[in-house]
Amino acid sequence: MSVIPTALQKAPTAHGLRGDYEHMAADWTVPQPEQYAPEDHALWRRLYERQTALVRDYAAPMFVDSLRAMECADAIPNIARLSERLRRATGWEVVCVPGLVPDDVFFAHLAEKRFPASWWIRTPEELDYLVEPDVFHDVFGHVPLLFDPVFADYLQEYGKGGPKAIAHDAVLILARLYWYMVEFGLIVVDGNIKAYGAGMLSSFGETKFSVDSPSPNRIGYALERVMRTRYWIDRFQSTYFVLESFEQLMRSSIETDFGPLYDAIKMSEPYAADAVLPTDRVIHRGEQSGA
Ligand code: HBI
Ligand code: FE
Repeated sequence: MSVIPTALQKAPTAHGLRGDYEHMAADWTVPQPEQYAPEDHALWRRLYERQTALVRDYAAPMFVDSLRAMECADAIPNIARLSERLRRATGWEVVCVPGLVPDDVFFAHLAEKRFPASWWIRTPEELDYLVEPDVFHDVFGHVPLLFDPVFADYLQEYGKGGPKAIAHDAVLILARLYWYMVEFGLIVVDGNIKAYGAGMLSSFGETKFSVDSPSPNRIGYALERVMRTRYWIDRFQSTYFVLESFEQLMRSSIETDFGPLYDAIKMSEPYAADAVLPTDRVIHRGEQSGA
């Protein structure tokens, strides 16, 4: 069943990640613990409450509706039960992993319509920012969009494209697409810009910043433009790319021959994170004044 190459079915040894990578299946999945400490559920509730209030105003309506349908306001959800609902909606599942997994493993899961989610929750000290994805980022941030049939298909398509990026030594280029369009994407809904990316929607500060602040650029989505643009991993983005629809994202991916594009992009310097180009469809030119 697994499409993960045998050579990669090994746990990393020296890494600075907090998850337990010793006791996992060949596909890097682990069971979700049957119980969490009351403090863990309390932290989930605190994050959930803080974030739903924001999401109502700034997120795409489909995100808000799916989140509500997930009924997970009160506790860290049971992933198997959530998965069952998701499977009925779009055929996707959520599986637990110890944390970050290697690119090829990540791509293989997506290609088979499995979203890898960390099962553990951050510490209270990390309320606003953490480096590795935790269950709040993965479930609150990513899972609602997987109830959207077009976005769900797109994410599978993204995963299927992984091996070609690996073969062209271009994972960093493909990862920019994930970063800007899955983690930090904006979309126009009824003439208004809304957030749908998991990165901003699981972040207290960046949800509003991405939609409202005069600081960042907001530029119409173009696939090659995105794949050529550097991003920040440790601060709010300088540029957000704006979709007309998830169909637009899907279409761009289907119509593109990624092999030659990777080879071309690799030949030149990427654009700066705050660049504005003459060819851009500029929706808002950012002041770049910061958060
Ligand atoms: N692993 N658990 C997890 N979550 C991610 O979002 C993730 C990952 N491994 C690799 C990865 N993302 C990205 O580098 C790829 O999209 C390129
Ligand atoms: Fe994420």
